[in-house]
Amino acid sequence: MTKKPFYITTPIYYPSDKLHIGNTYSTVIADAIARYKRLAGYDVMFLTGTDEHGQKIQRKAEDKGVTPKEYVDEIVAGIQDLWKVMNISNDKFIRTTDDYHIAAVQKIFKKLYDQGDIYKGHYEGKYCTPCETFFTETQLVDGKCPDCGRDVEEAKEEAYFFKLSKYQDRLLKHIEENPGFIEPVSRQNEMINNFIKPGLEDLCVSRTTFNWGIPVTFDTDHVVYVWIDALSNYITALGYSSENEEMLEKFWPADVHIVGKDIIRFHTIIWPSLLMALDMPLPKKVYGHGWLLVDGGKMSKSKGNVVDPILLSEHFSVDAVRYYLLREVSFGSDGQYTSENFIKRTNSDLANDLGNLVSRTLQMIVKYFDGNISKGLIEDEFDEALKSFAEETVNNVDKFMDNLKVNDAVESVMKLVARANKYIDETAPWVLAKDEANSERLKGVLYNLTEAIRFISTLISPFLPDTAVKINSQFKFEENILTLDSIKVFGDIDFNLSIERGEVMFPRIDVEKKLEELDKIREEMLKAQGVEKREIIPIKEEITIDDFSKIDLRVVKVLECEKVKKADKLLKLTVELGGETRTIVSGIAKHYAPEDIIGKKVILVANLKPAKLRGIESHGMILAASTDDDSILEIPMINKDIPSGSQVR
Ligand code: ME8
Repeated sequence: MTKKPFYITTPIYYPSDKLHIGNTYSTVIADAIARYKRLAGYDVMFLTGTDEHGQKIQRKAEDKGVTPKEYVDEIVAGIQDLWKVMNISNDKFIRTTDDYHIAAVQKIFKKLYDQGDIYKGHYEGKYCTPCETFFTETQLVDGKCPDCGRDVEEAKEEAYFFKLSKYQDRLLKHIEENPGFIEPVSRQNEMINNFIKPGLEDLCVSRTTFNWGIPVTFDTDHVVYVWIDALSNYITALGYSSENEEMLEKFWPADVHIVGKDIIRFHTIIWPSLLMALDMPLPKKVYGHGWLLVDGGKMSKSKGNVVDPILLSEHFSVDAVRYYLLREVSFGSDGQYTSENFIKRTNSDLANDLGNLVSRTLQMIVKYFDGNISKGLIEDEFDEALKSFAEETVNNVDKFMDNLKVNDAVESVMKLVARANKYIDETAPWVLAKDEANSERLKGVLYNLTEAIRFISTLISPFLPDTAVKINSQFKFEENILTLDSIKVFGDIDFNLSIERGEVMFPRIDVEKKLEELDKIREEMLKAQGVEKREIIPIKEEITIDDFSKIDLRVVKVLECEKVKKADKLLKLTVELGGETRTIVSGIAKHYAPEDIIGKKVILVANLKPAKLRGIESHGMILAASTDDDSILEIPMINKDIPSGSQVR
């Protein structure tokens, strides 16, 4: 019988050398689904990869003094290693710098141009010259470049456009007629109401301001817009427009694209429109998952709250990390990472519940039957209850996985673990062991426990593959009794096993000690990334709003500025405060030349008692931020049109 194909993808990742536990979620969840489908007998194609073009990469490579390709090669190797560590079972890894991908994207672009879906026009927007980047009005921060904070100017450049607007009605119809196309439903409504119904504009799909991208074959000043390049990976990986399209025929359309909620728009608006233009069927489902947040916010290096999955795996186990991710982020919503919670889950669910069930069962089989287990006397309601619970669990897990409710599926398996532990208490094997006459019954109880563990190990294998392998090797379960088909009926197999006790799977953790260790890990990591944890000067005693309102902060404009003779740290400033002028002496000469601040608006503590410095009376103090040793100092400046004399509150 030929197996049914199942095609699942993750987003292709931007090359980043600091993927954190949250980033890995898209891939871990896709891996769990891919493994489950294999277990269920599908012919699975699981794709992941890297999205390597674009201006940011080009710039980073320039900063490092290497070519963009050299730059990405090193990072991509690190990402591939990370997926190995995390036990990701992808069947293919695509890089957008692979030749076959580049050739296919070029063909896609040309085809769309030839058929009139891509046309040449002008891109108009706000341009930041130093950054060589166009921004839309909404991307600007206070009217300035969001990257460098400098002024932007109106600019216009030649560019190619994709007729996204042409596909608006078809797209809307498709989404409305296929309720499972975008999941969860909340995201579907967001796409329809916030983006599609207000009207889609044609999309600018080429750039000329940098060259680290796929060149447009018929106009080589242009490179293809990164999202067109990136999204195409889902079909180029299957050989689209190559000599051999067998894989494409077999696996396209994709069964599901797993993506984070931040990129669902690209996958449910641009991608389907592009596919319609290519006359290709649309993916069956785009699933936008929630995020794993740390301390309530998105993880980011700058916040110093990154949690490194490799370090966590080394200190705990890969399965502990996978378990946490799969369990903590529920269908479509966000999850929270805290070290305390991570340790708690590892301890209670894995070490206590699952670890104990396995080790107690093994221990009893060794102690009472020399490690041999076969069917004994199965007779009472406890047996029946365990049997039906186990069989129901198989059905529940299947339903949850069909609906991509991975966290619910994991929870179901853990409920079976709890049920089996309860069965031990109900049947009290240690009491049975006291009387030789109960030997057959004792055997029956241990058989049932072994059977429950076989169910658990099979069901947990997509989520915790290492754990399943360890269980199976200790019980000597053969592969043929570890498929979904083989766990339809509980108690059907007459084991003749001779088991061995191996290592403890999840040793219990000393929470306090581990928390300290985790703190250390975090420090090491930040240090490795050049973010040192440092002692800051303690925050001063609390004040009330009334106390604060005594300090009168004002915007002042610097009219004149000169060095103070024989004082290499001091500048003398003449500032204007609502029509009046004042003299201020400020210790900023090492960091600012007079011409740097003349004409600028700064913040003054206006009601500070005057003080004499080098014989000059200073009427107030200018605010500045600095490092503790004063080696770096910056004066906050007011760039908007706020007149001098205005209050700062
Ligand atoms: O977006 N929790 O790549 P990427 C959960 N190259 N998921 C998270 C997360 C978090 N804290 N942080 C990031 C890109 N992610 C594009 C994709 S596809 C044609 C191109 C997820 O490296 C994020 O939502 O920025 C995305 O699904 C994945 O990590 C890769 O993000």
